[in-house]
Amino acid sequence: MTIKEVLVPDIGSFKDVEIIEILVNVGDSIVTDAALMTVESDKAAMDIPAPFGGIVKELRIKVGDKVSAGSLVLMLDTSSDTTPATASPVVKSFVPPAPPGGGAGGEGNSPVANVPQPTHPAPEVPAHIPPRHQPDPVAAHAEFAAGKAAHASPSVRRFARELGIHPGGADLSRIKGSGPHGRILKEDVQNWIKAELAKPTGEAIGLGFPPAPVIDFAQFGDIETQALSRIKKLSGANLHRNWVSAPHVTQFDEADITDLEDFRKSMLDEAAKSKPGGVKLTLLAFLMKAVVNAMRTYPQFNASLAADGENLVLKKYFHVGFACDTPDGLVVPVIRDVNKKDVMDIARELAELSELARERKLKINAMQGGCFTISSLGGIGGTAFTPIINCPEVAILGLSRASMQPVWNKASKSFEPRLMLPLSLSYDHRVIDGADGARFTSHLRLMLSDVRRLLL
Ligand code: CAO
Repeated sequence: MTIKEVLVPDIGSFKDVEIIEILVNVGDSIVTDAALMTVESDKAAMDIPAPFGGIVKELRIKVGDKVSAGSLVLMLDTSSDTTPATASPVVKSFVPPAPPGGGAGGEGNSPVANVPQPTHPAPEVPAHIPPRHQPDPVAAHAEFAAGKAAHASPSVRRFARELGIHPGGADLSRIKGSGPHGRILKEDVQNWIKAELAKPTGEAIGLGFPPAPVIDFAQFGDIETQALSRIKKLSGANLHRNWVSAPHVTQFDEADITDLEDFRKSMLDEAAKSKPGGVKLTLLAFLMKAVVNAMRTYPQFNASLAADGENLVLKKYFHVGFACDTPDGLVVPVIRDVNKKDVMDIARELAELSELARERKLKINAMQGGCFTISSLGGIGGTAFTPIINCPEVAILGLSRASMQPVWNKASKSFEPRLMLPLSLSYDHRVIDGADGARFTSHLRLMLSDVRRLLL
């Protein structure tokens, strides 16, 4: 057995960068150039590739660690390295190919010319050994043109999928990679989306908008320019796409939560003393249960349009996301299997995930797989709003501030003070009919007006 240390290679100006994802496990058999982990600085994220192949014996890093060039990543048993000769550890393999004429991966064509690339210390290669593992630039270019499989790590493919780009499909292969061997980096995906959205004629979505005027605001008074946070830029691109691609209808309604709030308040002390560590029993936790109950009754709300546009994919699981306001912008953590959890567990998870989100420690997989989203602005204010669907989900529920209202009681022929919660349900009209939108909020009203129903 030959055990070798795998160190972080020279990563340009990146120092003390955070590991945001580890892409291999102990026991994995990897080949040269396989992505080992993704690191991220304030400016960019990049995958760290394996300098040689073998079997992972020990991981010496974990998500959240900070690394620099030379940091120990893992121990690799290289005795079983099955990497074909073309991918031998001739470390030149990390140097991006420089195709003549600006083909795929060429610097001139790179969407992010200033993003530092992972480079290896250039080895002394004897003159008689030809540089290996250098893809033919013409072939690489042809691959893009033909829309064949694009060269991207799993994490980048997952990231692209979150943004609605179908990995392996024509979209991903339209992106030019600026990484080693033309590999598509996360920044390439971001820049591609940005460029598509910025197309002045609305070409990306075929709307034929006239170009937005470029205005120098300084001519009207003092201004200050602030860079958008990374989350704002990403969520902005997503929100824009979702807003224009899904025909939204918003159904407004009100639920009488007087009894629910009485019950919740009566349980606050007990919840605060519950093990482990107590929990704040929030209204949102009850709303999660009510939404799942309504999704069971109206399964088209727990669905996504298939990529072919011909089918509806109905989900049998109930993962519900919630919009969480953080100093850097909006994120949507997802609570899994809400149908299998009780309100206390959901409240606990809501608190944990919100805290992680605000501390920027939320893992990517904690924001994936959602079936439906709730956006609660009730703690802040407002009477109603039109939330944007978190595609490929087909509906989102907005909650505004509950207020005491005089409600007509037919039986006693009098107005009664009742605590009314405003509901704003946006849905994708391609999937959900108006009548079903109204049925869904009516169902929610029923569930919320009598908390015992949530047990059924
Ligand atoms: N009506 C009246 N009061 C409400 C309420 C409602 N619908 N919802 C919550 N409140 C009150 C709570 O009772 C609580 O009051 P106390 O502090 O007196 O107990 C306070 O508001 C805070 O509520 P909470 O702790 O239950 O938190 P929350 O569930 O309201 O919010 C979270 C959690 C993560 C959803 C929230 O922090 C958040 O980020 N909201 C913003 C979401 C957002 O930005 N959506 C917009 C997306 S579209 O751009």
